Amino acid sequence: MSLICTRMLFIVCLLSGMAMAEGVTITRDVPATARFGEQIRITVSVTNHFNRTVKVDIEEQADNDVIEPKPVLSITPPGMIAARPPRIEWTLDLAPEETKDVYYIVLPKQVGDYPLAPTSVTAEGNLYSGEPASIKILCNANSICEPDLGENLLTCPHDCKSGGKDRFCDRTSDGKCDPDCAPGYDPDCETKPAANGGLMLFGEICIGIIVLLAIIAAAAFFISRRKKADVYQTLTQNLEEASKRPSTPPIEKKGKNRPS
Ligand SMILES: [Ca+2]
Ligand SMILES: [Ca+2]
Repeated sequence: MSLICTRMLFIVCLLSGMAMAEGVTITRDVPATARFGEQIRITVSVTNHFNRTVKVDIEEQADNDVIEPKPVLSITPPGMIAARPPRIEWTLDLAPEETKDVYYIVLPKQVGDYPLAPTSVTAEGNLYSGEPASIKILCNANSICEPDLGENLLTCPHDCKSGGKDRFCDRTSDGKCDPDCAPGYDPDCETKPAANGGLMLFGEICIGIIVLLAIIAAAAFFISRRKKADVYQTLTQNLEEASKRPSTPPIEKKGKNRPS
C-alpha cells in the first residue's frame, strides 16, 4: 500500500513540475542540403512557455553569406581587442504558449559544409540556446573543378578527379602524382622523383667528366712545363761545362820562311 502511495506521489510531483516549467523552446528549420548558388531560407521558431507575455530577444550569428536581413555590425569598443561578431537580431513579444517565426536568407559562396551556430534567445533575464546545425552545399556540377568555390575530390567528385589540382591531397594510388600533396604523401609521386633523378644523374656524370678533363689538362700542362724546364737546365749545364774547358792553342802554319 505504501509503495502505491509513493508512486502516486512521484507522479503528482512530476506532473506538477512539468506544469511549472517555464522558459522558451527554440526550433530552427534548416535544409540538410542545398545546391550551390541557391538562396537558403532559414526559419527560427520560438515558443513562450511562461505563464505571461514575455519579450524575447533572438540572435543568430551572421557571416558575409547572409543576404537578408542586413546583419548588425559592432565597432570595437575602447579597451577591447575585438568587437562582437556580426549577427542578426529580432525582438518579439510572445503570449503564453505562443510561437512566432523569424527567418533569414543565406547564399553560401562555397561548396561543402555550411555550419550554423546555435540560436541564442534571451527571455526574462535567462539565456537559452538552440542546437548547432550544418547544411551540405552541393557542388556546382558543370564538369569543371572549381577549387575557388571549395570544390575538390571530396566535395565535388563529379567535377574533381583523383590526382587533380584541387587543393586537396587525396593520397590515392591512381598512377597520378597529386600536385596538392607534400613530398612523401602520395605514393604515385615516388616515380616522378625517379625521372628527375635520372636527369640529375646525367647532369652529375657530365659535371664529373668535365672535372676529369680539366684535371687531365692541368696535369698535361704541368708535365709539359716540367719537361721544358729540364731541357733548359740541361742546355745551361752543357754551356757552363763548355765555358770551363781550356781554350785550344793556336795552330802554327807550316811552310817556307821568307828571307829577311
Ligand atoms: Ca564545378
Ligand atoms: Ca588534388
